[in-house]
Amino acid sequence: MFWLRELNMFGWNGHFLNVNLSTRKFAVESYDAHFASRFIGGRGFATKILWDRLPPKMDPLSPRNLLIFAAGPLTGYPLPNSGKLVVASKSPLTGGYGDGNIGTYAAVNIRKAGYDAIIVQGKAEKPTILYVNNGMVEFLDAGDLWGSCSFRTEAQLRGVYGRVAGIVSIGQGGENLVKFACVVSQEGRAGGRPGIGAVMGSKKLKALVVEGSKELSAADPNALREQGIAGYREILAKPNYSFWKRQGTMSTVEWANENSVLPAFNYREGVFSEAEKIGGFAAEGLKVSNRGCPNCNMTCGNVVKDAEGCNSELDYENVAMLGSNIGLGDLGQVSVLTRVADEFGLDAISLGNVLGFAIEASEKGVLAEKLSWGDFAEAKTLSEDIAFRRGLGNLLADGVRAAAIKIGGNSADWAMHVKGLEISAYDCRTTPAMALAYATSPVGAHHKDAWVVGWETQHDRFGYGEEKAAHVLETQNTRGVFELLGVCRFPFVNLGFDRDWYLKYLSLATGETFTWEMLSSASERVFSLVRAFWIREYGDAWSSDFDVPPARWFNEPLNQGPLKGSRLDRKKYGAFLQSYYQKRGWNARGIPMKMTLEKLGLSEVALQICSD
Ligand code: PTT
Ligand code: SF4
Repeated sequence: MFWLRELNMFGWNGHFLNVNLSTRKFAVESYDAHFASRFIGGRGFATKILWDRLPPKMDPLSPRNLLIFAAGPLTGYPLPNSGKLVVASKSPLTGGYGDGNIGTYAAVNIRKAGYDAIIVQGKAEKPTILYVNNGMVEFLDAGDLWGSCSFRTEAQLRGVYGRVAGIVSIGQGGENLVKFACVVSQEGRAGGRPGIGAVMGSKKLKALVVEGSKELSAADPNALREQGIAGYREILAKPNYSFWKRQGTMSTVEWANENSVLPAFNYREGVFSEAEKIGGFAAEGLKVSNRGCPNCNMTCGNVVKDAEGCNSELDYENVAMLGSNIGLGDLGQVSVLTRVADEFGLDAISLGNVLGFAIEASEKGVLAEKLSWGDFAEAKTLSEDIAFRRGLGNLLADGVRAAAIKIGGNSADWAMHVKGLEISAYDCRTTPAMALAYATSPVGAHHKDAWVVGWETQHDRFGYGEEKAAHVLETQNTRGVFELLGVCRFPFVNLGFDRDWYLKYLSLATGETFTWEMLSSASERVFSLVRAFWIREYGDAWSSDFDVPPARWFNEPLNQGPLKGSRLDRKKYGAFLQSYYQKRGWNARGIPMKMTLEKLGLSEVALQICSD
């Protein structure tokens, strides 16, 4: 724990903007140094606000839910990759904590408008644009934009507010309360996998537009600017920089296939015979430009011409889920599906997941509809049906967990999710630590808090040893810091940009001295608070079963590839999970113990969830 001399001077703005869409009122709220030092920003602020202000067990799509746009203390400064924003809420998909991390000019503008977060509650009477310009807040009629896709919405708003205004919007998916609808910005940045777009839609909020013109204060602005330039230079000089610019995350397709972790045919397989056709080099063949988040010089968005002649932005996750996972090996067509996901504002990972699930259900005769692997036209039509909740699309719009409950049979065995959030694009039959990372992620099966699969393929790959559980935990704590600071983790993870740069930046911005131990301990505090949120929501129903990966990975071995025959071992996984809990200071049900919460400075939380 550290203490700030005074807040509202440097680094943090010290203010939240509270907006009530029902009453059309707003108020600026100040927070103190103690709050900032414990929760830092981004996910830390969002989690604490949700914990303090949200009544347990309320309907996530009701007006009482909070929609939070939270920046971090580094967001918006002229330093590498500082254009990130956490969008958070209680998730309609999982019923637990939900967030996403989106690169957007809205992140920068929120900070320059004088806030560190915008907290939206209530529900507008009719479709609304929330317009924030520094201290001014307006509730604008979105009538003619309601029903538009996110691209058209943003284009119209950009026509009015210009190129660098901060705009995040929803597409038809969010409007129609698809439970995995996300929020979209800049035609290719998307965030909030666990249905944050649906929460926005439930509030009849079509878009948030923010303009800010204040200079961000810093304890040592000149040194911060100089070190920012030095950081950009170092990124440019990284040996893998030029390959990263060529392919971004797309090179992962070939890597995942070679390592038998590329999801194919609804995770029946970890290899795909047409992987090269949808891989990084194939993407280079369709590529027209790079796109990215504000303040980034390693822009990773691969903009390609898709099979319909439109621009589409490709990332590994989207391509694996809408390509190999549905048996589609034509990258131009996969690109159409990823664009459609962005236009409708549907999370592409969950979309690929529910499509794969539906095709398998059809093949097995559990669904009456006839669907086939690799059928682009069918997949496109079904994506549209999901966005508009038509027919089978309506069933799939609630996510794979709910769909499996409705269609029955043994479909729950091949519904690929953890806690209701669909699995991201790594098959884990041969990587137990990555399975553990999915199972214990703060939002459900997301790879972002602990992408340990790359490390694991080189370290005791099939093992369930304690050191692997420790590695998952440490990675979660380290990656979690990026969720607090409001910067992208890719320079650190993908280019080897030293994480100490961020300590330097934080110290120059705030005038306080930071160590990684301090930040990591704040990250651990937030991680346990997120866990407490889940426990409070699920109450007595909570058990360690919530932290277990899908049954398919235990029951069905890989059928193809060099690791044919591999699968997870349920007994060993159980012991692995318990070892992880012990290291976290959680009990055998995965509930943080009183002494753990007290050590983390969360005694008030212990009172609500601990019985030990
Ligand atoms: C993120 C998840 C990811 S993670 C991907 S690809 W990835 C998918 N992208 C989607 C998309 O695109 N369109 C769409 N309709 N749905 C999508 N769903 C999927 O969403 C993203 C990058 C990426 S690309 C990653 S890993 C890193 N994630 C970071 C993170 O989580 N924190 C952090 N501090 N830095 C990060 N840097 C990288 O950001 P969610 P973005 Mg995204 C088109 O939000 O909910 O976390 O889901 O924000 O601006 O697009 O950047 O291989
Ligand atoms: Fe955004 Fe990619 Fe740059 Fe990260 S590396 S800030 S995700 S464009």
